[in-house]
Amino acid sequence: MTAIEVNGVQVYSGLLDLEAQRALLDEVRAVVRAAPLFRPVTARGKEMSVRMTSAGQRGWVSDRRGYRYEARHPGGMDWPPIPSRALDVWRGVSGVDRDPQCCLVNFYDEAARMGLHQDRDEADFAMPVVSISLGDDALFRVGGAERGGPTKSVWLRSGDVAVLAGPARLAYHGIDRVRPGSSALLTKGGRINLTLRVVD
Ligand code: MD6
Ligand code: FE
Repeated sequence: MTAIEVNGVQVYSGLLDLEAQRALLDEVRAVVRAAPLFRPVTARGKEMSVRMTSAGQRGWVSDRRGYRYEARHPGGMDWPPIPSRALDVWRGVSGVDRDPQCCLVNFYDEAARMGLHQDRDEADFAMPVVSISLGDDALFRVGGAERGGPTKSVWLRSGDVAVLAGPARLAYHGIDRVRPGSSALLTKGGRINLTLRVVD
């Protein structure tokens, strides 16, 4: 499978076919049943528009105390196991021999966005971040490792996989908007993004 490259980020277009997307979605639904989506609040007290949960040994949380990885969901339960089909994707494209410790689940309704940010809460930037898109198309913006530099955008579609590795591991990136109704995968519409990371 060949990737297209956007400011150093590798995008594998259509890596998961519809059947694989449905099977992964079933696993994600089980994660969300065990560890419900919540709406994180930034350290400044602003609610994020994306709803989140996690799977794996670590989950990403943000609240008035700031953001960090935690061993438990804010509700007190353990994070459920990482979906096996997400692990398969990681093993196929990450290029590293460690498995991820966190699978962050982001849910976007039609109004949700994600501002430009770096993923830098992990200990080892030699470990990539692998992202899987399910559901509605999303406009993904990628810049360089410095804030304020030039950016390029690409539409991520259901079944696409993006890898932030090497020089692009610390690239600024975000989601400008989703295109409602562009995918029939989720019964009620919206977009799910899974990001897999080694944390410690
Ligand atoms: C998203 N993605 O696609 C947001 N982070 O909804 C990310 O923030 C992201 O796609 C790290 C690596 C790949 C990503
Ligand atoms: Fe990110």
